[in-house]
Amino acid sequence: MADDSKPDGSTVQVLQDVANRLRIHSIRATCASSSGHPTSCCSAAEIMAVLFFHTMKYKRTDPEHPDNDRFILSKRLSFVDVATGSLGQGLGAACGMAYTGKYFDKASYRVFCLLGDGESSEGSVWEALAFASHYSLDNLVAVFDVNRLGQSGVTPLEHCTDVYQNRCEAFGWNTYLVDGHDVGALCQAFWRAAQVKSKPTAIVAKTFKGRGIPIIENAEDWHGKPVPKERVDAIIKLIESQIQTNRNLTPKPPVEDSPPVNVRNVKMTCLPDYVAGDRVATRKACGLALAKLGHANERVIVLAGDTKISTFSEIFSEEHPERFIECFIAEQNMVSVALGCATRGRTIAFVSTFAAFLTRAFDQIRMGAISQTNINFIGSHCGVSTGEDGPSQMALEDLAMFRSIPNCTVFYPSDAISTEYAVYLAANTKGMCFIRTSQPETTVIYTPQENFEIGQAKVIRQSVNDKVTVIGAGVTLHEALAAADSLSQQGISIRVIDPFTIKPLDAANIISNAKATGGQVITVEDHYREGGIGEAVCTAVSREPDILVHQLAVSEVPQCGKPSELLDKFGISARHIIAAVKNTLMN
Ligand SMILES: Cc1ncc(C[n+]2csc(CCOP(=O)(O)OP(=O)(O)O)c2C)c(N)n1
Repeated sequence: MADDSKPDGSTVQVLQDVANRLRIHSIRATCASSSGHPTSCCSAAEIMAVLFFHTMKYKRTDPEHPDNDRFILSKRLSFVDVATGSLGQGLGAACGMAYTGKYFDKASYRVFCLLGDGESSEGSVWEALAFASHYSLDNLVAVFDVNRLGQSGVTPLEHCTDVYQNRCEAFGWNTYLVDGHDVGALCQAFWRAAQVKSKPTAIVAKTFKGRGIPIIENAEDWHGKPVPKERVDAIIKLIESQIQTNRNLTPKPPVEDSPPVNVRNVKMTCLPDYVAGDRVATRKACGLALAKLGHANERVIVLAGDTKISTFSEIFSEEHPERFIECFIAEQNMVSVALGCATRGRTIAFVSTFAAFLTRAFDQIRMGAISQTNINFIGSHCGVSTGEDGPSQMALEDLAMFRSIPNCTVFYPSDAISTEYAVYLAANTKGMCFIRTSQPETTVIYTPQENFEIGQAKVIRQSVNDKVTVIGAGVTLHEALAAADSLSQQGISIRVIDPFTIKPLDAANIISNAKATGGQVITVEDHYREGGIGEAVCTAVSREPDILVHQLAVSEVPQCGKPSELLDKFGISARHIIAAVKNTLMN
């Protein structure tokens, strides 16, 4: 291997000149647009010059080439693979890329992540540090740009680079302390990182914010501010005076050794293996479906947060151990890792945990939408039907959260067969998907041949005499069916609809059925009222003055108990549906 650790003197000068040109570009660009972060760019100028013109291997003409080294600018801005800017998320995504490179692609490309010292106050950075060393990601390098300053003042550790070093080492990283403005030292550190086996490398780079800009360098109150226009020419002249060459450096080409992959059009190889009347929890059907999907496509991966036994993703982990990523109890990092794994179409990623715990990764999920990722979420133990485990485990806000994400498909299957179809549809759907599953067993109501489509509701009970349309999903669909049975014995027939996807919602189908039942609709859901099925239905029928929607939903903080007791206590059981139907008919 060529000894890149010590570039010759002229290369060092060229890299220094590149860094200074980057400074000039950042000053000019931010000045022209009257916005941007020239001081943050200036602290990292040498790091960027060395990475892009000395260390990284890539095809300049093809930035998304699978064999290129990856770069994640976690400090700010959107870069090629994942959107950053909400600080603290870049290293998790870099972990996902490095994990994919090492274990799925088994390829030579390396992953570089540049972090700010301010952003390293985020706990998610430390979740990622723990993940990377646990999985021996020796193809990953994190560079901490320790420029002492954040946005509104100094960072908590200021220039105590030894503290960063100790912390990184304590998290199991091979760590180097360098002068972040010394291109020779940076070249050497990156070269040494490439020689290290089984540990990720952290480069703690001591830098100065606004480096090279007189008065502004290392001064507070210059974050995110362009240089004053009247000073620009003089500053650029000064930086230019330090440039000694006009040579360009060509990046090294990547080693082209990542395998071709196909993540599209995953087919169901055989029909679901359930018969009507079987009792299966949708969370279990989901685990079984994931394992089956894993046989249909070898790029299907599952990430879990120490919940595989409860969510049944354990079945996938047993059948496909090499494609199961245990992320431990670090949900924010789990979502970022999935994002990294799914970039450049390298994997079909499913994140599986209790739906309640996905809420703590909402920012990562929100950023996933900005990155236009295709990752899929499976959230189990939704609602009060979670039962004895208690309120801390019950997701009652998850529909609101996922519904609010643009282009996110929200599945809420009600039996094992529709759950299996949801998993296959999610694998083949562009954009993020969320599949909401339940803890208790429910009866299989569909045949294996039933055709499920996104945005297509199923009318599962109907007659010409129906007086009300009831819409339920998951456990509440079964409560609606029980209510329908009981009411029919009293001579009252109701229509029952399974929406299958809450987003998109089959508005046309709901409206036509509502009109056929005198405009009366009752929604019943194991979710808080805000942002759930009832509100989705209200929005869908908002231009229909003759349709009236009555919402049954959980409206207070729940307690522990038996699932059936809690459904009743919180007003969403068959008994409450019957009362609501009768009440509707009386008015
Ligand atoms: C999660 C989050 N919190 C707050 C902000 C607002 N913000 C933008 S830049 C910044 C300071 C960043 O400092 P540092 O990480 O040291 O990077 P530098 O710009 O100094 O290189 C802050 C607080 C943000 N973008 N994301």
